[in-house]
Amino acid sequence: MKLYPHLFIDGAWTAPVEPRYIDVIDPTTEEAIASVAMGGAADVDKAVAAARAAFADFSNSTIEERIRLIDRIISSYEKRVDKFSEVIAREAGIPRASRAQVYGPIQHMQVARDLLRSYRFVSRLGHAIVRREPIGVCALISPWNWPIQTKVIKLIYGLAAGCTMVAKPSENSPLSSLLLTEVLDEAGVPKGVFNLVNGSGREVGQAMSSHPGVDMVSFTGSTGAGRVVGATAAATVKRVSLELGGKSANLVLPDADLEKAARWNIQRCFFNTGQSCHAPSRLLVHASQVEQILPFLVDEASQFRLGNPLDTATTMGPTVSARQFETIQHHIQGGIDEGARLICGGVGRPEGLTRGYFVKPTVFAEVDPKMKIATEEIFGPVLAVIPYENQDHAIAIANGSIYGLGGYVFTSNRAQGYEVAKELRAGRISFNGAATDSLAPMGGYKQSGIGRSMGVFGLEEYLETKSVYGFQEEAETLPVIHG
Ligand code: TXE
Repeated sequence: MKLYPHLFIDGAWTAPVEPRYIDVIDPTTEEAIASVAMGGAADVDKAVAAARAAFADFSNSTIEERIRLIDRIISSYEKRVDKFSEVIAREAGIPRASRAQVYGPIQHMQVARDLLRSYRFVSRLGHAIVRREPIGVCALISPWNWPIQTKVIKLIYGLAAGCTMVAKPSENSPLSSLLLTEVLDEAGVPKGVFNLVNGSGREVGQAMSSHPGVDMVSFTGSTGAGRVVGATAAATVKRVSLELGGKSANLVLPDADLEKAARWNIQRCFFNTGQSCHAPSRLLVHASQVEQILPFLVDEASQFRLGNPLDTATTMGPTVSARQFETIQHHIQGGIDEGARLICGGVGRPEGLTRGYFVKPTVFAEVDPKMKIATEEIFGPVLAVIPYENQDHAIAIANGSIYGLGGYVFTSNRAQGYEVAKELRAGRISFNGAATDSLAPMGGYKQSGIGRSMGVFGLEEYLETKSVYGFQEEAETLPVIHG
């Protein structure tokens, strides 16, 4: 079993002040594959000090320098795509077949780099010069379900803005972040600009969110932990960017292509073993069409090949941990107990798999919107089919959630589809399964979060805004914001 004894602070691989180790468990074999040193509050202090010291120079780096830096990071990352894919298969059970997990980050880095070429950091409003300046030292806290992508989006927009940072991955998936740190080191990220402190949420995550030397926290994880991070950060009035849970609804209107909607929904919901915050985990179908749509759902759910994520034929791996496995089992049993109709799947491991945190792809029909399987984020391959009476009823069900991350609508009527998209209280809506764009903002309404990531909206999360007066002549030479 490999030992990883270091954090990365001030440009150097460094042992924690008080080293403690945790085992990284491979969710396919349930065996430990690595032992990783965890830091504590004293390490966060050191990392924040390094990031503060580096901020003076890095915040004044030129746009050209940052573009070249991102280019070098991309090249260094590309050399390791196979390694990334193997590491996240082993630490998080994500199938190697899932190209989005390893190639998606490259696209996000390219978008951030290209944005730097056109973004106006200095402009004019009235007779003021308006400057957008890097916010400072950022704490980046990320989860295990998209271990590299979530981390890359945070750090690349932070670097593009000219910020310095301290990052903490999830305890479940520290290995991919150690590899990513190697990439950044090789690419020549200046000393102190990026620091990695592995550790628990309760200790390291809290030390980061409360630290007076940190100006902003960007957090992706559960709504529960997000509330704690927000409350902690409030004491020092930090900016907080939160990307939290979801319970997204897919509204299938009666004139939709039912088979297409059903198959798409299963793929999108069960992809990544259902561990995606935008998963359409509530399928809203007109009451008269429920029986018609169910066979398509069952057939599509049966197409997944469950098994070892290192095997490229595998399309569904295990869930990440014993804890997640237990939570999902609890939800499935809860659905049965509450009287929902189990259409496929159920409790227990899938047939033929005797170990690993594998879950049966599960579909429930006759789900009441008040049942827990319809209100709580399950974060597993579990779909709730909810009948509705008319369009207003469907919109009311969709919006009747504490979450508001994603929304989906299927109809053959474009105008009607757009009207529904306007009514949904969620940050990202997709019509008839349209693909998303990494230039466009992503984030949540309601308890799904605060702020937006990706593209220009994502960049601006890492920028402060300053109005400068008395330079009218200079201001007049600048482009007007919103002009
Ligand atoms: O998340 P946590 P967990 C949801 C999903 C899942 C549930 C539990 O429903 O079933 O959360 O997963 C750090 N201060 N999502 O327990 O605890 C933690 O160390 C600072 C949705 O793994 O939120 C890790 O780095 N940091 C989500 C990160 O938060 C804290 C993705 C996520 O862990 C902290 C993941 C604290 N007090 C889970 N407590 C999404 N939006 O996609 C924890 N952390």
